[in-house]
Amino acid sequence: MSLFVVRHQHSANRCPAADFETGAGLLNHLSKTNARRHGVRIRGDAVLAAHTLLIIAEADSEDVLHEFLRPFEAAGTVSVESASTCAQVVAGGGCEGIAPALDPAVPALDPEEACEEALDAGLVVHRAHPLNCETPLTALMGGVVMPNARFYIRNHFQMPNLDSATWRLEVSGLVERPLSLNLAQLRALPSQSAVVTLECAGNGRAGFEPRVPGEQWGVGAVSTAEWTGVPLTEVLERAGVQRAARNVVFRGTDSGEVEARDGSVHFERSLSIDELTTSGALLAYAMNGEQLPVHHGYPLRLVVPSWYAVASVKWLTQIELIDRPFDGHFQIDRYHIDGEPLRLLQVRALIIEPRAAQPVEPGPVVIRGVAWSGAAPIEQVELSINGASWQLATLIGEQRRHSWQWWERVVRLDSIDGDAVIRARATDLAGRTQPDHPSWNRLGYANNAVPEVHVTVRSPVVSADPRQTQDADR
Ligand SMILES: Nc1nc2c(c(=O)[nH]1)N[C@H]1C(S)=C(S)[C@@H](COP(=O)(O)O)O[C@H]1N2
Ligand SMILES: [Mo]
Repeated sequence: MSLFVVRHQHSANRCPAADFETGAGLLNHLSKTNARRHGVRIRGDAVLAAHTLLIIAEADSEDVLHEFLRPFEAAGTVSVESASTCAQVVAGGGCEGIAPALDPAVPALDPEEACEEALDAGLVVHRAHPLNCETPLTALMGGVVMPNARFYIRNHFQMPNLDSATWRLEVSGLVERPLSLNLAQLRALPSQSAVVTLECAGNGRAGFEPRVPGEQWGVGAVSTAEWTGVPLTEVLERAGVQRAARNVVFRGTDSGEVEARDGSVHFERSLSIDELTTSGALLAYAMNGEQLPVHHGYPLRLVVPSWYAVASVKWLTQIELIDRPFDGHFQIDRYHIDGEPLRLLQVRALIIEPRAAQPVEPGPVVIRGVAWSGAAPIEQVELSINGASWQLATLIGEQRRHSWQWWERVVRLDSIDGDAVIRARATDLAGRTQPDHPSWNRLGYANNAVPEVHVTVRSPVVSADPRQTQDADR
């Protein structure tokens, strides 16, 4: 089904509102049930001034829609325009890019349904196809892990909808024993769980000045989940890594055409043998205690803790050991800053409460948020109100090596009336801290500048309690 916007206009002397019979006839024709009989789904309508009616409708083709619109053509003029799927997508500025050319051989989720579901779950959709959405950070209140339905989604191609009955993980290349494992065999291997924060390297891209092309992420391309699966080293030990092996390539099922490469490419990434033995990488089949959702890589994804999430390949089907550097598109054309590949997450704090533009009353206000760093645990988070000196916040809850952590501080906003600017700055135990301003780079990665939230401080409206009025009269 495609989406269309219809504009119907009629002359004043043929106005259906003035002529009861024509009017009723057209209204009946426009009813949802009648439209459905014609293969059209009405999504909305509105009467504009000057005898103009707008209809938003879905149909398999423009021809089907025109056929349905005949009575309206008879009563005046009709023009039809194709529309983008979701208004929220347009609002997010995500419609400029063209959808990538996809591999039709891969069974995939229906892009429109997936987009609708994401919107229903409260995700902020940037682009419908491939589906890219930010997490609503307020969904985190009260916990460390993000509910699966609200975990941000970052895709480069379609989302494969794989059948676990036929799915296999192949381990090949420079190994003693090539493996082909099904899901049951993987589940039978020793397993581990880890709470890991995944952050897209492009998170915060919208904050770069001048603007950098690419998905204009705000700060919600980050989430945390408890991942369960087989340590990667368990599988590699069973396969037996040959001494000549230097790099391990992880191949996802999804593929399509990309700029600067001929033909179709898979989503593929590599880790060096040295990187992966200490990485704690998991072959995850569960997320927050549930089966790994399709959006996040069902039936199996790699999770590389503390690395930018591009390393965590979803819909994983092949692991290949090679003796040379890997030169795939997502390894060398992207995900580097001036040639330096992105690895560990930069230190970063986010302010979750209060929300931007939220009115707060003068007096004590709780400021809280999360902070994380890939290089080392968080040492401290500081706050500054309207540029005043930095004050330490309290770190809350368990400190986990690969997960964000809550922090909070009660500040007084008594003396402020009007706008207050709240800033937060995290520092990790490796001594890294956040820069005041984004460090611009050509592909727009790793913006970890100090976040700023603007709130309005406003005294509560004086109540109109009659007793108070009497008191004032005396
Ligand atoms: N197969 C596959 N794996 C992938 C991607 C992809 O497009 N295809 N995107 C990567 C990027 S850039 C990010 S940020 C994370 C997003 O993971 P999520 O969608 O589970 O949040 O997946 C990574 N793994
Ligand atoms: Mo990403």
